[in-house]
Amino acid sequence: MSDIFAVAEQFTRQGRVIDAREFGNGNINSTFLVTLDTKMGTEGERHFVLQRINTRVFRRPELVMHNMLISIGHIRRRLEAAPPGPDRRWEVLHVLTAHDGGDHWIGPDGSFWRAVSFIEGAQSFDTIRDFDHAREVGYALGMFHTLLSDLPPETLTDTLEGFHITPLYLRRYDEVLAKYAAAGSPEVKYCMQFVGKRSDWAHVLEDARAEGRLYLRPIHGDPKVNNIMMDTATGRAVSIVDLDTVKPGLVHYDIGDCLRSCCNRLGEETEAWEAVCFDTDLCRAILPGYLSMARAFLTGNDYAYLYDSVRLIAFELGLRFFTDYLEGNVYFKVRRPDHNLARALVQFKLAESIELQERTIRNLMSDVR
Ligand code: GN1
Ligand code: MG
Repeated sequence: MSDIFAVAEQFTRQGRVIDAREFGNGNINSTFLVTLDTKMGTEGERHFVLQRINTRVFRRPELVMHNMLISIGHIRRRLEAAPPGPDRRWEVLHVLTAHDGGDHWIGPDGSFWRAVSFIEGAQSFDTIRDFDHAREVGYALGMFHTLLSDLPPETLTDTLEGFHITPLYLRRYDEVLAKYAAAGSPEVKYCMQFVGKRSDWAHVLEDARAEGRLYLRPIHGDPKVNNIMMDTATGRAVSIVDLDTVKPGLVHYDIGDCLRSCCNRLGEETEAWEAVCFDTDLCRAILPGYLSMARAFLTGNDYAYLYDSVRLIAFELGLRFFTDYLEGNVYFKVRRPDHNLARALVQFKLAESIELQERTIRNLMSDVR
């Protein structure tokens, strides 16, 4: 741990690091909450968040920082020009500067570290607590998309090629499957069948993009429930964190990811995969929260693909977990060898539940429009 203290010291301007502990439950990077004995500079925090970027996943971490800084700067200017109402607090992360003046610090072993502000007086949850929480999460994503809606997507770099391009995940899956030699449990067979039956449809969003019906915008890339910070006093959404995957994409990836994450009441880490289902009542609360902001920029075609987006992102995440399981857990962090298989089953069960409720979901999507 003292090593972590030493890394944290690279980002302090005053004060001494008195604590640094693992924080959150990210699947890729390592995250620590750092505590100082005095407040830091003008920003006045006593805490900050230190992260070691997984450079096996993010091959060009300096470009991740570039996208973060561009989007943060843009959001900040928009909020200064038009602050949200007096009853709304909306916070944007700060990137802390290292002693050498950079936006990150490279350790002697080549490790890539960066630090961002900690949002005080707020917390996040791994599952949705109630309908107010659901509506606020939708609002937060709508707010984020609105704030970036006038940033030309080409100002952002593609930091993670193929991210959320389902046909590319399918291609990778086929390659990995061709080399998979084990007999395969009933669960593995269920997953293989599940993917096989949906591989033709899985091009739906990319086809719509190729045909010009959907187009690239700046997206968050990972707006799952625990990346939305809620004010501990008012219960309202105050920020969206984890800006690593901000890059050009389809807003549908974000909408689908937010809904697949929030409408699964058991959470994505549940062991009870057979009981997983998509809660349409939560979906009915999240979408109006999102649309209260996003209605201003969504097109008719955008609405037409909402249902596919939630079905697809649940399927895609299941496919990503399953491929990683077959490949020997090289991408997502795992706590046991079949962890990614269990995660895949959860997402496939969720996708199946979405399919079984297609009529209800499509109807509620057109009702809230
Ligand atoms: C990963 O590391 P984390 O938890 O922020 C993943 C997301 C998945 C998510 C599932 C870069 O995010 O795409 O939706 O796990 N991030 C990357 O929990 O692959
Ligand atoms: Mg993330």
